[in-house]
Amino acid sequence: MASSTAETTLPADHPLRSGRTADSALLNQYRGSRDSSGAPAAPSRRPVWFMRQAGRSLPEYRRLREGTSMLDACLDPEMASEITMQPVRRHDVDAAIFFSDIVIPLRLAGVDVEIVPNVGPVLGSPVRSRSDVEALPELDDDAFAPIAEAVGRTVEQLGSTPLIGFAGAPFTLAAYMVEGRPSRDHLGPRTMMHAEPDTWHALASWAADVSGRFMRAQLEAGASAAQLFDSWAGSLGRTDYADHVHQHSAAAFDHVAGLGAPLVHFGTGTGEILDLMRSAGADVLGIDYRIELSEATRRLGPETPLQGNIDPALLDADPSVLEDHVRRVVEGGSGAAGHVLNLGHGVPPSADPEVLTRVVELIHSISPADPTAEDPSAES
Ligand code: 1CP
Repeated sequence: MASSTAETTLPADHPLRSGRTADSALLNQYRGSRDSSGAPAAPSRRPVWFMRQAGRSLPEYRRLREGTSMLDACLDPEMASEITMQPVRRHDVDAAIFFSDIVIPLRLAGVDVEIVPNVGPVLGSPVRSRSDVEALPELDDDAFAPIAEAVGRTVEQLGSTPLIGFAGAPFTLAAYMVEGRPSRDHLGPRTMMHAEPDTWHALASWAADVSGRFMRAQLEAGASAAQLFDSWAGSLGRTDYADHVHQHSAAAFDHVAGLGAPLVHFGTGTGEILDLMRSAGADVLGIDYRIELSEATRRLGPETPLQGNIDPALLDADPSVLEDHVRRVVEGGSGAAGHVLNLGHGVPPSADPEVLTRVVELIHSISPADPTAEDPSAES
């Protein structure tokens, strides 16, 4: 059924088509819920979720994962589904993000890749030459079966709470493939795009294809939105992004365009390329903690819904410092057509889950009309 062209529509019982998630607070903000006067409409409930909300900060995750490797956990539909549900139950967040990893499509294609604890993705053989790229395996659509099964199980439990699917953007995925492991400056792929542009484009096209199809598999199986993570695109200059990367991220988004599911594009350190990231095919821009949301709106215009950008470092600060910061983020997002609260990058593994739960409560309690107003339920 799944194909790599974007002409099929979602099945009739899909949560977006059956209406189960269509009216959720998350999708309303992702779609930009302006009122008739053109001003952004005040949301009935401010939606919030956290990047990396599932995972190492949760004791129930650490217990369940014991003895199972990260990628095996991702490919066990029952386990992946349960891990996806854990933070929704615990924190009352407004969306689930599918528990998986950006390198899952590589593993499904047969590339030798592992997630090494406390390191991250490591490849058996890095992809550095034209012949390495040509030797990359084809990814069969049938390989997505465990993903579809896990997504199906998850959306059944989620009811009206939307599931967000995701994938790695071609640059971020290719960065791991060229370096063979996490790196700080991503010199390998940045050299390749200039020294061997044909090899770079072949590699980035392969990455765009597998990531685009990974997102599509999740959407077809029941996810209501998708996020493309270009976590490391901030290491690129604007010209490099425009000339060597943008078209590949656009190709990844092409796989999921026209399905009616909002598409989010997120990167870190990407303040200088937000407009290019939007024009790659995104409906919503995820903003990291380095720029103010009001500044992002100045750069993108008020019609672009935003997601972000609580600084993860402040999760460890004094509660009143954190609360002031969260209120400022809420206010900063008020000039955009829509705003979904999130962190400015992932939940740190050391984060106290109770602090995250309190942040969700605070966000849900802030008056939709006036983000600076005191929480009425906390008067004492
Ligand atoms: O043993 C473990 O628990 C491994 C830690 C871990 C987890 C929980 C990894 C290894 N991946 C994941 C899950 C994961 N990865 C999710 C789950 C859903 C959720 O948000 O709750 C998501 C969305 C990702 C996406 C991902 N993987 C990104 C993009 C998001 C981001 O944080 O920037 C990236 C860059 C990766 C690569 C990766 N996988 C794992 C690690 C530790 C890393 C980063 C390595 C590095 O620093 O370069």
